[in-house]
Amino acid sequence: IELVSQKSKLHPKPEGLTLQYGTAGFRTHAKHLDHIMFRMGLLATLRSKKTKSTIGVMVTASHNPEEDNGVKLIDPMGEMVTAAWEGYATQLANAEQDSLLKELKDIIKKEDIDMSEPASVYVGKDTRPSSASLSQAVLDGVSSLGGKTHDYGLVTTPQLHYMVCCCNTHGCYGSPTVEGYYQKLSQAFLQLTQNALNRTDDQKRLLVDGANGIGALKMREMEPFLRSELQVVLSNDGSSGKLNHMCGADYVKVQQKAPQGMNMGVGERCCSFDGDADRIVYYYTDSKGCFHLLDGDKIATLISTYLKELLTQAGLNLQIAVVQTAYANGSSTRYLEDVMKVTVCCTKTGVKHLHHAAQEYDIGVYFEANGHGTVSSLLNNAILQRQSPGKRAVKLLESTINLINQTVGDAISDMLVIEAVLAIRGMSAQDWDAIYTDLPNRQLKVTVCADRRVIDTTDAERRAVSPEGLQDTIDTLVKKYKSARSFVRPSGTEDVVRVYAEADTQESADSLAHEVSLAVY
Ligand code: 16G
Ligand code: ZN
Repeated sequence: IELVSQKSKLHPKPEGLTLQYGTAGFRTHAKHLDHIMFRMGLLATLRSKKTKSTIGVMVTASHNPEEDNGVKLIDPMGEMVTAAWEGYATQLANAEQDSLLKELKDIIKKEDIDMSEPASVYVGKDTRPSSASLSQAVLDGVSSLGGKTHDYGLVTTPQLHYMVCCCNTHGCYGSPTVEGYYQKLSQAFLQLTQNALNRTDDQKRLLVDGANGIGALKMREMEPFLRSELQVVLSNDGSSGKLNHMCGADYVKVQQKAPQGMNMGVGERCCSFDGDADRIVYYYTDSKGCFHLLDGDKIATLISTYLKELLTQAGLNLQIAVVQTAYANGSSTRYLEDVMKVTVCCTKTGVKHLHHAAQEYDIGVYFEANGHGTVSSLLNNAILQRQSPGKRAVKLLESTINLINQTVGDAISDMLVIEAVLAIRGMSAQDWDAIYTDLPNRQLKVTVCADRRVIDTTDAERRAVSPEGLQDTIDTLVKKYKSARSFVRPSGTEDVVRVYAEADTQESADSLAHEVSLAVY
């Protein structure tokens, strides 16, 4: 621990700066983050000693601008770090230089950590210019507490989650290398596409927007493994453009338009990754030049419908549920509940909330509307083997489960699952889009003078409990429109209040969102 005090002086905290471990870790301008990285190296080492497992630290700011950076911690099974330790992360991050040791000892005492335990930390980073030195600061933190590190260098966020899970399950989940990841996924994908007959080259072709980030790099690496069963046309591959600038999943979802630099033919399937490749959205333009977005809700519908059918065919009586947030389009919820008859549940925003809710079911398909999600499943080979293993549906289920990155939302894995499902069902992007029609919607953000946290919500953020009267006002406004719904919530990543509205027409959705934002202000 004495080494910590020496080494920490090389990663000094600017006095007075305070940051919070938010929905997805620390995230801000890269110049404020060196001390945070060092300290997260320390915390990951403690977490490793405590859990007697390997812990992951990912250096990335996802879809934020290139100048930003951030860090997220990964728990033993590849899930996001548990809430109590998010609190420790904030505590450690904000300790002034001379009280760092005291705070560190406080955590060791509270968690009763045996400092003689070994520690192992996996570290990864995205392609931001600042990521190299920031990940070095994480490695410094770990080694100053005597922990062992494995630096994976440039990887996507979900690849690092996968590595951590592989390591702690002793290879049961796969082998903890980037090559092992490509092999596991491509094998499953090739097995699935064998079940799709007469695929034309057009059907095998997919336009991918790599957001000028790590996803583009990794897609290039993976392509040979897919043996032309998927022919990726990559744009925004990082060779000239700036990370997340006018491209990427967040841009496409929020702007509801195609990224720059993509040459879309009529009806051609396209998708966009975000800056660390844990999010994906699909889209196409129709013959009239209209842009159609296939977001996380459409993805959840496609995948859950497919899985439900396979379960029935395989004779497996397992419970399947779809987990959404308040942002899920009302049409998707109605379709899933009324037509597909699957259980739908709603949680607060933030993938960790969806992930935990999904684990309550045998199979939980969870997606945020913004395209972040995956499937968590209790299905394993033992269950499948009991179920006439030769059966087509059983084989398909097995390969599908292997293709899914169950630790966290993964753009590459999600993309391959979607491509396989479309291929097996012989569906085009238009067929997929036609499953249900989205209600027109609008999202706005409002900057409030007061602390945004005066807004407190309940019922998975769908209703405001404070300030008093706000919810009544929203209810009154909603009643003026047809098929309308609206809610407000304080953002977990920006100093703004977010407003969401949907209604039967775009004009109504726009006008409702506008009226509600005035009520917030
Ligand atoms: C973070 C979350 C994302 C969520 C978003 C909401 C993770 C990995 N990411 O980016 O899931 O949709 O925050 O942001 O959990 P907001 O609170 O600003 O609306
Ligand atoms: Zn991301």
